[in-house]
Amino acid sequence: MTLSGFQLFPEYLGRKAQGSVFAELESVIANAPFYRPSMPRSGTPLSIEMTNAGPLGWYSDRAGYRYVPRHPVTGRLWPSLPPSLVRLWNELSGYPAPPECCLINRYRGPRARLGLHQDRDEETFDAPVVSLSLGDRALFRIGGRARRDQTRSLTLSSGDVLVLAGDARLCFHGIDRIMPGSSRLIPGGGRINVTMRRVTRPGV
Ligand code: MD3
Ligand code: FE
Repeated sequence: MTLSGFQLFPEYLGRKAQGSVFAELESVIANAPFYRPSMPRSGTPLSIEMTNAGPLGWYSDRAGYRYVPRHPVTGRLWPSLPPSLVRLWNELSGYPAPPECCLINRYRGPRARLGLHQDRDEETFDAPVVSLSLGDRALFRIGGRARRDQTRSLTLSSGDVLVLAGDARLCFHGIDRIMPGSSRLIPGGGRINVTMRRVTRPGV
């Protein structure tokens, strides 16, 4: 299986740095509360909740997957990207423009999961995806560019950062389950994943 472009940085952020990112995320969430997206066509609610920061937010409902400039419930623009996350992007992406979407996924309870999918709603795939895990550990699965390709599983822990570039950018991936009670970072438990993406080609 092809995993060129896949980089895992275990505990890239230490406990203190995780705490400062989490504090910045709390103010994003205070302005842009979590909502529960639903599946295209069926309208089945996802088992995870989401919100966004940055100029564009990823959203899904019966009408399909898309990027939108405003929160679907409040109608406000998404909050700006927390500085600590912009720093993370600049350190690891090697990309000369800032991320446009910072999707924040919240996993709570033993049934929260994210089925195998590709991230392909963007206009361009030349920028890497940078993702940070916070809170409870998760069983992550990644395969190849075809759904039928063999997959492998690994555990993502709080502070771990993944960078997906090149071939890995279009690999199928998902979260099979979280391990409740495995971290004390988030009050009340659970897991938060932050994924930063470029949606459009940088202007000239
Ligand atoms: C591999 N999030 O938001 S993070 C997503 O933990 C998403 O919430 C998961 O998949 C989560 O789309 C997985 C790791 C990740 C993120 C993006 C990827 C892996 C990826 C894009 C391409 C390949
Ligand atoms: Fe994804």
